[in-house]
Parts: sequence; structure tokens; C-alpha cells
Amino acid sequence: MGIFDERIEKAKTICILGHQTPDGDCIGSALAIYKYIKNKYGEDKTLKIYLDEFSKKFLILPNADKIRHDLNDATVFDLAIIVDAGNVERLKDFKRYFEEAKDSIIFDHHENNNVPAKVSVVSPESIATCEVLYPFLDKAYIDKDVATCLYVGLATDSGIFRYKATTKKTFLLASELIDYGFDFTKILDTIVFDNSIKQRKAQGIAFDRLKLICKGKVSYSYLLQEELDELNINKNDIDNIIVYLREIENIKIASFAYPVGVNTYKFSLRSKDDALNVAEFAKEHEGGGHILAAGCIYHGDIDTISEKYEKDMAEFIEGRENNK
Ligand SMILES: [Mn+2]
Repeated sequence: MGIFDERIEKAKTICILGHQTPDGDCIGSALAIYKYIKNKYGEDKTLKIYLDEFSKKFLILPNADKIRHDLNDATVFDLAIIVDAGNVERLKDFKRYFEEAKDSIIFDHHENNNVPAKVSVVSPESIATCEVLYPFLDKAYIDKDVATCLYVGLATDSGIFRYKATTKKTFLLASELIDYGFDFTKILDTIVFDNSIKQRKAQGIAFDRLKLICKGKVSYSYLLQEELDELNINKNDIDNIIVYLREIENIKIASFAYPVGVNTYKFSLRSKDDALNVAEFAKEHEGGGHILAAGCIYHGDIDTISEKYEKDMAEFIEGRENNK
């Protein structure tokens, strides 16, 4: 029995946790683990998944309706399983379940992961947490549902098998997974490519405002809270805008800001150049992430922080390019 199964075996009550604003890899790995444990132990374990609110498109994934958002569970879990979160703050208020749990294990691929779990399985060179997790699952209990969820993590975190950290291993795993016979076209259309009219309108506002800064090396746009309110849209519905801002010729970094609180904006960052490690930029601004994909926080009104961001980013790029 592997290190994961051993810990599951010993636990009666288990919770699965992931990072705030959960994405396909976070939800995919959490739901893969959920179904895997159900397949292996049936109703013998008390098993709960707690994640932050997520986009409704993920409801196409098996058991996504079982994901809970409440913080009042009095259970002290025997085992907390964390997925895809580089630090405890990323668990938001659900970190309580982790901190109280008697045992814990984390599967992740974020550089500098510092979640103080009893067991850490962290592999920064992996494209997705789902890829890190897979070797720890006993194949006898992987079914079509588990395979679907793992595939979604792989496909989404790799930008549908395009980003640089995509390896032969990623394709081999994807090929094993599609053998389980799920409708990957429909799943990816639903989760990645189909947009609501409201989303397209929000993208329209962001595109309209889009500009190139830092001598044309950085694309930048933002949305305001009143615009989200007007469209009756939430932050999960705009998390793909950064993808489009990255798909612009000649840029090195894409950036998109959106409100996460009063006078507080989250900046999504994507680099197209290994020499410009946006995780390092993000670390200076209450954030973190990977070399090519990171996020950080700025406080203030949008005009002030847009100006500040442009200045910080220009300095960052200049510093890196002079060090080459
Ligand atoms: Mn991930």
C-alpha cells in the first residue's frame, strides 16, 4: 500500500481542501480523490470536500455538487488532504479544517510550497497537481469519473497541452485517461471554451480597455466592481480573460486586474518568457505562483494602482533583462 492509501486507511473522517478561486486542476484533483476514496471505501469514511465558490461550468464534473462551502463543520478531521495550494493562506477560511486535522497530506506543483502538512508531495516541474497525484492512486480504484477529473486538471493547467511544462509524461497520462471513455470534447467545451453572453460582454469591456504598457512588452486591462455588478457576473466568470490577453503578438507578459475587495485588486500575470519569472514579481506584491503564471494583489483605486503596477513591472523587466 502506498503512502496515500495508508493514511486514508487509518482515517475515519477525511476532508479535501484546495486553493481559493478554485480552477480546473484544483477542482479536478479534489474530485478525483473524492471518487477514488468512495470507490475504495464506499460509505466507510466520512468524506467531505470544502472549496471556495467556483464557476457553475464545473458542475459537469462528477460529484461537483458534493462540494461544500460552509465553515461551521465541528468535525475534527482525522485526515486533511490539500490539493494545488502553495501556502496555507490560499486555503482561505477553510484552513481551519487543515489546522485542526490530526493528519495531513498535500499534493501540489507550486514552487516554494510551504504548507506544513505531515506529508508533502510537491513536484514543481509537474504541469498539474493531477499529474503529481496520479502515481499515488491505486489503478484498481480509478474509474471513468476519476479519469475525467484528472484529465480536466491536466488539460486546463497545461493550457490544453500547450504550455512549456507540458511533457511526454503529460501526454502519456492523458492517453491513459481517455481510455476510460469519457466525452473529453464535451467536457472541455463546457469547462474551457464555451462562454456565456455575459462573459463575452465582460471580455468586450476588458478588450476595449486593453493597452500595451512597458514599451509594448506587457498587455494590461482590468474590470471594475460596478461593471461586474452591472453584468451580474462574478470573479469566476472572468478568470479566462487573462488567457486572451496572453494571446497577443510580441508581448512578454500579460496582465489583468479585477476587484477582490474594496480598493483591492488581484492581478493575474502570465509570462511568455522564462527569463521573466512572474512568480518573483508576484512575491513582492502579496502573491505567488509559477514562473509563467502567477497572481498578486494591489491596494488602492484603479488609476493609482494601474500607474503603480506599470512602474513596478517596467522596473522588474528592466532588472531581469539587464541581468541576462
Ligand atoms: Mn494547478
